[in-house]
Amino acid sequence: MGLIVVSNREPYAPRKGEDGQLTWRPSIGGLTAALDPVLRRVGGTWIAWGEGQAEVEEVALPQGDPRYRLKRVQLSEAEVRDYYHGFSNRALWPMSHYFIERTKYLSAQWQTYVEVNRRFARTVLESREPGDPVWVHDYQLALVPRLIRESRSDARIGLFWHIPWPSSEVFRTLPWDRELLEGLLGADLIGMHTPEYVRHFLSACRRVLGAETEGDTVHWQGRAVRVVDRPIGIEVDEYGALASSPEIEEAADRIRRTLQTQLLLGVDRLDYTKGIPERLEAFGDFLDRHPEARGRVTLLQIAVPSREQVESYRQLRSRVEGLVGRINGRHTQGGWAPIQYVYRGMGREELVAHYRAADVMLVTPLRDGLNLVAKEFLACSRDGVLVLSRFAGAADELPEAVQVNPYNPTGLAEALNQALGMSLEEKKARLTRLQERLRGSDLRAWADGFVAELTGA
Ligand code: ADQ
Repeated sequence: MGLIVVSNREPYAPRKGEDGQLTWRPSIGGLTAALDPVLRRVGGTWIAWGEGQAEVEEVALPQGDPRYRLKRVQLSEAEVRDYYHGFSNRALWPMSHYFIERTKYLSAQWQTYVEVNRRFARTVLESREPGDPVWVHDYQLALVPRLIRESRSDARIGLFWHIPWPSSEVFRTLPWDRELLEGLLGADLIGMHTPEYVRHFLSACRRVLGAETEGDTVHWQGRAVRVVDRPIGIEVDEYGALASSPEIEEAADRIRRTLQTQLLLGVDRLDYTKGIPERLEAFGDFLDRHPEARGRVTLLQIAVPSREQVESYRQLRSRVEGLVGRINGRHTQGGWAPIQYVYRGMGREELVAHYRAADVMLVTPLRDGLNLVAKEFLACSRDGVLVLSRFAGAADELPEAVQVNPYNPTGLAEALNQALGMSLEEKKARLTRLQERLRGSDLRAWADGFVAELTGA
């Protein structure tokens, strides 16, 4: 038996060297980190959009020690524009994160979304051996379960929805609300990060489709679909071991020595859902209100470039850069600048060294499906404090974090003060509890558990 994983983003991206040889490098992001180890273990096929090097249709991965094959779906420029940057990122993404005013619902883009989902489904049908379970990922591919089901009524199909599922009142703004739900309900098992997302989904099925629900099950067109909350985990032990290795300890020391102040850290994709401007403003307020902190604390914001083809993401970048400039302009003195801003992706080791060096980690999204950065920080920290938005899905699982409402600048500034002033004893006590929670449901348990539930093993 092989597992079929379907996602928009491919787990490894090709890069052509000067000698013309292709090397495959792991892509940045939660999904690759989560599923590459699973496929390495169980074998099978990963189907994804082949973003660069269109001539390569199939490759055995990982390079040098292949365990599974990657099938690369080719998309034209127009398809990428309408299916990915368009419908996925300008309709479904803002809608699911409660940013209705940012949505653009365009029927031409919806049409392309349907066609591309069809292409993915066809590739699954071509690759799948009878009995192979299929695990589809995320909002770019919501119609794939139904499109597979139409020709393979007996297939085991699971889908994990990685972003929030909003209140049905918001979901109903989508002109294709019915079609989207019907697409998803082609699955046997649908996973989400929190019980609240599940509740909202069940309520949308009742309201939009008139479907019956019973406990965690939706009855629709003669089939029963289970919808469950199964928040994703991380590789807790791997992160912990890396963070306490001598090389990383040394790198973390270097970061601290260079700054010579307490370190507040933010690590995010540059996305308007992550609350970066709100965080910077709250830090500015905090410095205004606590002059004694000036020169003693630095906010290091690391932002990975993201979706730069979408106009609102370019605007966000200018806004963030403007704020960094304004706050630094106001507060910089005697060789100390309050904010350091890095605009690039980092390799895992460099990232872990920063987690290890941080006194306080600021994870303050306005809305987030789960948020892996919060968990990664906890796994790497020795005595740091996590400040966590109540609107991140991870907040449910992490009650010992200092929880904040990112829409309230005063509250956010107060939380900073609380975190920076916390006694070592309390910090350690909270961190120990949080780390225990992480260990209870790590990435492997999440992925294996989902596959086992899907296949009835
Ligand atoms: P994302 O919105 O991408 O994921 P997140 O969960 O934080 O958000 O995952 C980001 C990943 O990228 C992390 O693994 C992090 O280490 C990495 N990363 C971030 N900044 C980086 C940088 N500067 N350099 C290198 N790596 C960086 C979506 C949903 C989330 C959900 C995940 C998984 O939006 O809510 O938690 O999927 O389901």
